[in-house]
Amino acid sequence: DEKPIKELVKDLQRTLLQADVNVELVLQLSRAVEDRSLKEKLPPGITRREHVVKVLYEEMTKFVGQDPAKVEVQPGVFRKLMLVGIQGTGKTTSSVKLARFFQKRGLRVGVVGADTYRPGALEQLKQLAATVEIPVYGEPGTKKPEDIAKHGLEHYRKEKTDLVIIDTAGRHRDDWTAGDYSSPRVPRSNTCRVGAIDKDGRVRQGRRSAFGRRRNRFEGQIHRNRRTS
Ligand SMILES: Nc1nc2c(ncn2[C@@H]2O[C@H](COP(=O)(O)OP(=O)(O)OP(=O)(O)O)[C@@H](O)[C@H]2O)c(=O)[nH]1
Ligand SMILES: [Mg+2]
Repeated sequence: DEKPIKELVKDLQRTLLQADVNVELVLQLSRAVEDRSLKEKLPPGITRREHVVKVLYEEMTKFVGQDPAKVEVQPGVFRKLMLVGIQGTGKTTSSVKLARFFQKRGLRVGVVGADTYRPGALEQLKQLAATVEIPVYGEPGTKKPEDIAKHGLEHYRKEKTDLVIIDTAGRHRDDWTAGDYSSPRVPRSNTCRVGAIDKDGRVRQGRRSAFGRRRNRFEGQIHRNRRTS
C-alpha cells in the first residue's frame, strides 16, 4: 500500500506547489497525510483511497481552523460583514452565498458592491444576486469605495436590514503583505471578526501576525483565500 500512497502525496504536493502554496506548508500537510495514511488502520467498508481523501480533508480542515467562526446575526440588529482578500479568491461569490445563507434563515440581507477597481464588478455582483433575489446597492459613478460602503449602510439601515455584506476589490497578493492594503473604512461596531489567511496560506489570528500592526484595521472583516482554503 505504501507506493500508491506516496504517489498520491507527491501528486498533492505538486498541485499545492503549482497553486503557489508556501513550501513549508505543503511539506507539513503532505507529511501529515502520508504519516496518517500509512499508520492508521482502515475503517471497515472504506477503501485505501477513500481513507487518504478523508485524511487529507481532515488535515486541511485542521489547517484552516476547525472551530467554526460564529457570525452573530439576529433579526432587528444591524450587522455588517466586509469581504476583503486577494484577487479572484471568491469574495463576490461568497458575498452572495453568505447573503443567501442568512436570507434562507429568515433575515433581511443586502449586499453592497464596493469594488470600484475591476471593470464589470458591480454587474457581476448584480447578476449573481439576482439569481437568489438579494438586493444590491451600488453606485456606478462613485470612485471611492468607502463612500459607497457608507451610503450602502445608510440605505440598508433605513430598509431595516439585519445584515449588510460589503464586497470589495481584490488586491494583488504581493500587496497583501507589502503593507499597502487599504480597505474601505467601514464603521466597526456590530461587526463580526472571523479570521485571516495570508498569502502564504497561514491562518493569522494572533497579534504577531503577518498583518502586524495593521491587524486592528482588519477587525470586522472576513479574510478568505480560496486558493489556500
Ligand atoms: N470552485 C470554486 N470556484 C469558486 C468558488 N468561489 C468562487 N469561485 C470562482 O472563482 C472565480 C472568482 O470568483 P469571484 O467571486 O469573482 O472572486 P473575487 O474574490 O470576487 O474576485 P475579484 O473581485 O476579482 O478579486 C469565479 O469564476 C468564481 O465562479 C468556490 O468556492 N469554488
Ligand atoms: Mg469580486
